[in-house]
Amino acid sequence: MERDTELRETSRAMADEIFVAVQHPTMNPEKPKLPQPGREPGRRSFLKAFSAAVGANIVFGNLIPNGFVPVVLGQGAEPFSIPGKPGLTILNDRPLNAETAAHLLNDAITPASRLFVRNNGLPPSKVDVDSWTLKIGGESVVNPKTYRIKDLRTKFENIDLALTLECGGNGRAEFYPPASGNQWTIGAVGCPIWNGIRLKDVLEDCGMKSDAVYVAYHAADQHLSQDPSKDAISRGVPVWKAMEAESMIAWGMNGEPLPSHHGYPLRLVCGGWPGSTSGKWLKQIDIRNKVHDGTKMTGSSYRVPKYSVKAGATVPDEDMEIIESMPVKSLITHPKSGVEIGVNRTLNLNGHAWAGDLEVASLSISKDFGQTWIKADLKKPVNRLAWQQWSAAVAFPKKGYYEVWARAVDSQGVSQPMLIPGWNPKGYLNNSCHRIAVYAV
Ligand SMILES: Nc1nc2c(c(=O)[nH]1)N[C@H]1C(S)=C(S)[C@@H](COP(=O)(O)O)O[C@H]1N2
Ligand SMILES: [Mo]
Repeated sequence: MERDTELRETSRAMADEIFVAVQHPTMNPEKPKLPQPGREPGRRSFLKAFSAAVGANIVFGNLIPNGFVPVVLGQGAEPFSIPGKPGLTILNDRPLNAETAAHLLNDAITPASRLFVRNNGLPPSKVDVDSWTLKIGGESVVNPKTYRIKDLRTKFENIDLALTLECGGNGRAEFYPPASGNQWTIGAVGCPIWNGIRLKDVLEDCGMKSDAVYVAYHAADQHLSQDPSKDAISRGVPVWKAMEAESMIAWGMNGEPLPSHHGYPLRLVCGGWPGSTSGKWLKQIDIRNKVHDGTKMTGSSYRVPKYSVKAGATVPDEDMEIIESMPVKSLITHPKSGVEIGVNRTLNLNGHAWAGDLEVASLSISKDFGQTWIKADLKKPVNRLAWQQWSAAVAFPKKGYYEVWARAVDSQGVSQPMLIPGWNPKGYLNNSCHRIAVYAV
């Protein structure tokens, strides 16, 4: 059944207004005609407006938590295409940044064509794989060495691991006041199979002094200013994370050479940590005797306040701490939001869940705005730090609009929040639950 586009557009415009009124009651004082939270006519008129806007009766509408707007209203137009990445949504073209819609992330192993791209600078334009070298240095290396890719391939055990890569800023678009940076919604995440070697084996081959604390990277991409003395980005991880069996130096993705967007010919992959620790176009690794102080390690970059702060607060740099493991999170990758299903027919749902350094212990689904939950079937990861697949089946009792929500809990009992988590100046770590719209017809 085709829904009337015009109606949808009007609905969206209306929804935007409602959204502004609900989420930010003080932001739009010149629009008094909209219902205001906490004031008559109140809830009932919200529901009416929401039902009109979604184009159906919201069956569990009395259960919508205060401040929630039906998820279907926030959904924009179809993403447009970039070469080699059909369907990805471009957020910025210099530097190139593109994310993937949830329903395009349905594969257990993310194909290269569907992996988000996050560039801080300008990728190297000419790469010669045969002459490419990786240098290991830093204050705390015993024997500095330089390897060609051929040496790495032959000298160290080759491994293949599925590792979840998620940008620290994934979900940023939902923070209010908005944080500057790419307005990622939910698609800056993926889990390809990486082909390469253990970072640990290379570090051990060079030897680490006892004062080593951090392992940092330098890369071949250019700073946006094209000033050769500046790195586009140069981050790292503590020695303990670098020495884990899953921290990799990779030359391949899903059995193919790394695509140029993803760091050809060599990159780091630190699964479960902010994607920014997984340096692309890798040229140098430094074993540091202090916390690395490269580009985007300091200030507020990839850092969050040490304590919770009011939305919009100014936080002094010394009160910010480096993000390490990413929080528990999940996606509903099938069906696509907005799906129609017959009343009482079974709708099969599936998706992924991941939890930084931890495993996901359970995933639950709600179709009534969080009042009741059912446990989904959740698989073990194919290897440590790979996302996990879940599936569930639900039916809808009456005609109308529903939402399906998915909520994962990690192995330490920590759950995804329903609402957006603590505001932070750069808009990192939004792991609130993914919601899709379902119409029972
Ligand atoms: N050299 C280099 N490495 C980099 C980046 C970059 O801009 N330059 N971006 C980082 C960030 S912020 C993320 S989220 C991941 C994204 O990896 P992808 O583009 O392969 O998905 O790469 C990281 N490694
Ligand atoms: Mo990132």
